[in-house]
Amino acid sequence: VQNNFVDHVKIYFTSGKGGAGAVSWRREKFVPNGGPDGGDGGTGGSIYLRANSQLWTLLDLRYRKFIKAEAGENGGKQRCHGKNGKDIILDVPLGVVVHDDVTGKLIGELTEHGQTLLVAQGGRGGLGNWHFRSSTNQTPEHAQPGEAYLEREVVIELKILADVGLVGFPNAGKSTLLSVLTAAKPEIAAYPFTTLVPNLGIVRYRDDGSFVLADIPGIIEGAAEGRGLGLVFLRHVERNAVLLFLLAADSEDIKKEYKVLLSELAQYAPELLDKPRIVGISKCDLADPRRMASLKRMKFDAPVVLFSSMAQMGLDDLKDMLWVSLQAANTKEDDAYSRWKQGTAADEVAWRP
Ligand SMILES: Nc1nc2c(ncn2[C@@H]2O[C@H](COP(=O)(O)OP(=O)(O)OP(=O)(O)O)[C@@H](O)[C@H]2O)c(=O)[nH]1
Ligand SMILES: [Mg+2]
Repeated sequence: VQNNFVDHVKIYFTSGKGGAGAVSWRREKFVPNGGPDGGDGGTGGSIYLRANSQLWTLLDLRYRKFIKAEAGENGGKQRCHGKNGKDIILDVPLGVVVHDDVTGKLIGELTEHGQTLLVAQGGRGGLGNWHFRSSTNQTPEHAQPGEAYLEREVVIELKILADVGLVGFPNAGKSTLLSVLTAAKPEIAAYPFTTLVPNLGIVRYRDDGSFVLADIPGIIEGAAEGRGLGLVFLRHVERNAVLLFLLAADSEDIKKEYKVLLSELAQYAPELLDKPRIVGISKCDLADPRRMASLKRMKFDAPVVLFSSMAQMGLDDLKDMLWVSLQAANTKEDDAYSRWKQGTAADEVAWRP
């Protein structure tokens, strides 16, 4: 079931060619030398992507390698306009980023429900010979051909729009935290790589606040070079306003773990380290008072909060901290949550169907 999460597809799009303009002559009773009456060709179909807040993966596009729009029909006699080719509109989730695979150029992003993006423009229809009549040429023998279709290989990527992203080694307790702060019910287990696809949940804060928390698969040393699952999912962290690093209280070397996480993120995309981050020491119920004391003395380059999902300890402090840094990070226009929430009635979103 987890394979149903698809966040990267490559598709070969071909728009419709424009229909040709017609060359034809009026033939009516009692009108001996009827003039030109060739109609225009129809416009070829274009291909658009459209953001739909009810979708959560690119699964629907996974097996569609080639997508082709209809050509416009040729123009006809009696100035008859050729039928336009039908446009194709493909629904995709919010947070989709689209690149031309050959040039690497950004085609656009879709962040709001209903927003559309043109990926392949259909060809214009040619003008019929009727347009070319003039005082010096009453019998134009030519019409325009239709404009050519466009071919384009396009990469469509999904980058989750969540306010806070959880970053941590496998088993750090990321999914457990999501399960206690939100209504989401991710899989939790005592072995690494339990989470294979991202999970989202909405954290309620005080009476009227809320933010989206994203649990992504664990990151290990070498993730940026493709070890584990990390690399595939690091792209989802790019859109988070705040990163919450989880380090387990019972880990052998907390500082080293933190360094590894930072360096994997930096290798993937150095800008990730410019995002506000918070260090969360998880599983503090496992630490005895001496260990707690030493954890409290540890210095990090970011605010630290000690908590335990299991013992429900420190969770309010954690939420306060996240809230404060989100307020600082989010300008009104760039509020990932409001973009994400648009048109979404469901409270929680499961990535797994
Ligand atoms: N004692 C204790 N155990 C915890 C706590 N939080 C999580 N665990 C346990 O740690 C193990 C891993 O928890 P997960 O939430 O699945 O860890 P994860 O970070 O999502 O792991 P991956 O999905 O593999 O990356 C599970 O056995 C949890 O029960 C905690 O606060 N205290
Ligand atoms: Mg997990």
